[in-house]
Amino acid sequence: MTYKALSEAVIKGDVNQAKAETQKAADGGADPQHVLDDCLIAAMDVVGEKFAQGAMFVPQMLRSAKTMQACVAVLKPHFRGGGMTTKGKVILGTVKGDLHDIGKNLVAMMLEGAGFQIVDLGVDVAPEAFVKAVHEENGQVVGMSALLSTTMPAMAETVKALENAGKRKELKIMIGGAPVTAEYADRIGADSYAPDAGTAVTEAKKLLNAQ
Ligand code: B1M
Repeated sequence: MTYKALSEAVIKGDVNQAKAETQKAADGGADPQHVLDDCLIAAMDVVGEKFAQGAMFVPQMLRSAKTMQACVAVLKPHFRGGGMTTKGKVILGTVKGDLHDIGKNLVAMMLEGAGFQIVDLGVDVAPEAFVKAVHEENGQVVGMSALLSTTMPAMAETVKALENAGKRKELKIMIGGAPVTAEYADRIGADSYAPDAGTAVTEAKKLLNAQ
């Protein structure tokens, strides 16, 4: 198995080959974090660059995204910590107007693997839907993901909506996604920013004083 073959299969959107290469890597004892970071996420960066240069279009980007998700499903069991205790409940979603969910799904997977309970609201989640979930689910953390600079303001709207619903003080809010920064998190009154799924776990533990 070559990691190059896996990256190339993701870039091409060849789901069968990519899944087979991921399985080979996992069966061969490869570090799943390495496969994720250096093959799958790296391949999506290439896809993004090609898209920005006009060398790739939305349907191809979508095929690569589906391929990546299929590979993540193959890797998922290899990340499991297997613990049964819950460190806390995280309500997670991609904000209103935004359909990107690969990063959000990875954050969910890593948090789950670290022992958090996840309520995944999916994509295009309106501020009111976050508020409703907080009322119904009794979660301790709200996690928001945004991949478009145009949808980042929906994070600020959601923080406001949670304040207006009287829920802000009892919650911790974490945000992330490629265009999001720590400075933006401060500006909108979020408690935490994580640049990647691994850091999201560290941050969630810090927010809830969990080990
Ligand atoms: Co879109 N897209 N896309 N896209 N897409 C980007 C984001 C873009 C940077 C591409 C580019 O131009 N170079 C660009 C955004 C520019 C900007 O605003 N800054 C872009 C655009 C313009 C668009 C459309 C507008 C294109 C169009 O229609 N003309 C459109 C918008 C649709 C919409 O959302 N309304 C669009 C559509 C799509 C697809 C549907 C085709 C597909 C998404 C499919 C899916 O997600 N199911 C897609 C894809 C695949 C991408 C790229 C290529 C890859 C995104 C990705 O999955 N990366 C992307 C280019 C890029 O990012 N390199 C691009 C891998 C993923 C693991 O990383 O999501 O960053 P990421 O997640 C990381 C961290 O950010 C962090 O942890 C994750 C793992 O380490 N993280 C968190 C994420 N959320 C977090 C939450 C946390 C903590 C950490 O706490 C809660």
